[in-house]
Amino acid sequence: MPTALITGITGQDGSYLSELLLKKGYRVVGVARRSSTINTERIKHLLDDISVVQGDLQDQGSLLALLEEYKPEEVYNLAAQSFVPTSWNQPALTGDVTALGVTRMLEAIRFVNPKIRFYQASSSEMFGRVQEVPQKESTPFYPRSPYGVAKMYGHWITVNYRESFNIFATSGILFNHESPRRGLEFVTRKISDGVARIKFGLAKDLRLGNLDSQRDWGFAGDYVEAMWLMLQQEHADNYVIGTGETHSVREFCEVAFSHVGLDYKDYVIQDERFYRPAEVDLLISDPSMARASLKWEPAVAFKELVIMMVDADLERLKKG
Ligand code: NAP
Ligand code: F7E
Repeated sequence: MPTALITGITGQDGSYLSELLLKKGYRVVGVARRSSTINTERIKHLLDDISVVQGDLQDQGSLLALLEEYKPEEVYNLAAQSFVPTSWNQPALTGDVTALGVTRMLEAIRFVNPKIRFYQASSSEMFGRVQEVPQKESTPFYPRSPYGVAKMYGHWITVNYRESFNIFATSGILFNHESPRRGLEFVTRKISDGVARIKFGLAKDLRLGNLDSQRDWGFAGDYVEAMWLMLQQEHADNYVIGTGETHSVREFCEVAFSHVGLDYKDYVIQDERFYRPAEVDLLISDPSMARASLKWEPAVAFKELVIMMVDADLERLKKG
């Protein structure tokens, strides 16, 4: 039975990737940092089947010890300070976790077992002020936030450990992917939760920032399959993963509100508090390389995704 070690196990992608790897017969070891309250909500249905162990990307020793103890064949580095607005408030912490944390994990691999296959969770935020439309593996980066800058470092250090030490180090450049398990602060979940609250009379309006920014949104459950496929290839590489479609925040609102028979214009208020010091206006992927070499295709389309998220929040609030 192969062993996979996943950092960021308590996050959105950690939960979907664990489900996938368990189905494929892996022993799953998930790394979580210590917290004073339980934050295993997204993986509570998996706790009997996976091992959750303590470790932190800010602590080199903890990563070395985990690789020594659990001897994984594959490491998926999903942990990060992943919320773009927070990266302006805590830029140094974002750099330490999201950028240098990657080096710490790669160093642990280099010292403990350089044969480990490594996946780095890179991001379309690296394209930032886009230099080409659509964006593919060769598109130059122009990050627009401390988060994007940190991810760019993580990407290039991954490429460098591949080229310098012959480590199987792969960088998945994933465009936005969402689900009912998405954090409530990200715009898609903020909208699906807001719609459900308004529908049940628990809120009167929904305050958002820039409605015109456009994203290539897919379903997280589809994207973790791409991560696994990347580590099953003969050689490590960089892969863009996305749907190849883009939609505005406004369109997301339209579909989400109309699903419950409401017009978003009656409820959405634009609020300057949610604007960013620098915006990424337009992201759209060209996932041809993943399609050709990984044989990967996303299964869930935009409208289905919006409806899935709104329905899940309606259900959650109904139960609650
Ligand atoms: P997420 O829900 O925000 O999860 C982030 C995870 O990282 C959480 O488990 C968090 O633990 C953990 N973490 C934070 N700081 C840590 C530290 N110092 N040491 C160890 N763990 C730490 O993110 P996600 O949406 O699942 O995304 C997974 C990865 O893909 C992230 O690296 C993200 O930047 C990247 N990415 C995401 C997208 C997307 O659209 N979702 C697209 C491209 C790339 P706590 O629960 O303790 O906070
Ligand atoms: O913003 C606009 C906002 O915070 C999307 C992370 O997973 O994907 C994510 O980063 C867009 C932006 O995601 C609100 O200005 C409008 O243009 O949902 P988001 P993100 O910044 O694209 C990438 C690929 C990652 O790697 C990241 O880790 O929506 N927007 N109004 C808003 N955004 C938020 N959060 N809240 C608003 O009220």
